[in-house]
Amino acid sequence: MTDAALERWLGAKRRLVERALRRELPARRSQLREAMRYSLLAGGKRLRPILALASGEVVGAAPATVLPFACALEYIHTYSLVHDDLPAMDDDDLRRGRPTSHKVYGEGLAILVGDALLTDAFGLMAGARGVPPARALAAVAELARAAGEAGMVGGQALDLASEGVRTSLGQVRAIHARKTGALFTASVRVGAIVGGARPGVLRRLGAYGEQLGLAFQIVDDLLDAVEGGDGRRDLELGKATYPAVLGMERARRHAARARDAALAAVQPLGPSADPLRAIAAWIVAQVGRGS
Ligand code: GRG
Repeated sequence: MTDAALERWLGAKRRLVERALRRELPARRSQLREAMRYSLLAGGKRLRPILALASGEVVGAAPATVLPFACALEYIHTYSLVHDDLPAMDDDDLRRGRPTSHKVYGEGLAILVGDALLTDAFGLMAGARGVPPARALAAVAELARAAGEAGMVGGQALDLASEGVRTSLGQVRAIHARKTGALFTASVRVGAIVGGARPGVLRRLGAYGEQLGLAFQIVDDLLDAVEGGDGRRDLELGKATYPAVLGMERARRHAARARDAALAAVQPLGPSADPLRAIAAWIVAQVGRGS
């Protein structure tokens, strides 16, 4: 798949996700609803829902059946960003190019925005139509595990505890596998679960998601270190990052290795996995382009 073909494919999927998010969360005269829409509809790459749609395609799932789960992934991701930006966590003023939720609406409402998005994500999945109940339930369990203590929230707790503490490569890996990797893996697996993937295919897609999550995190750290974005903040907080423990050059090699492992995992899956392959290559190419 060429870069231009991937851009077109991503654009089409992004439009599908944007339309579904707006349909799920129409404007209403309520400050909470306005604040939820402010963060949810603020742009963003929509990578996690797109990954769910892409893996759904591999197993022949109709996009409409995957969409509620894809939207739930973006709800949960957005909640994590809103809470992560709070003064008690990373204390950030900008997100997706705009003032953060608590800067605009105050801390109390920003906490509630996260609470509502997380809760409504599960409502969305529970209301999904056209998916056999056993598959829907398995997808819900998958996302709960990835977002909760065993996954993202647990990773965030480890990350908080690591501030200002010397961390080994193993510890950095463990933090990020839960904090960002778990939701990536779940994104890919959920699309496949909804589509009724056979266990072997699900395992391959899960392995792809894990390696992609790892590559994504290393690339994000590298870009921050180069561009002085969140990375400068991470440095101020003494956060555990890949360039901090590996140095830039080795971190780049680790990202490339994770991409290759992601590609190897989906190698036998045929042309329907081309978008997944192109996404893995594209994520790691960002470091080379410095953007
Ligand atoms: C507060 C429970 C809780 C969890 C927070 C994911 C997370 C855990 C915090 C986000 C902080 C952060 C910058 C993590 C690195 C991963 C990352 C770059 C997330 C942003 O994801 P993108 O690039 O963002 O997909 P967009 O805006 O495109 O959706």
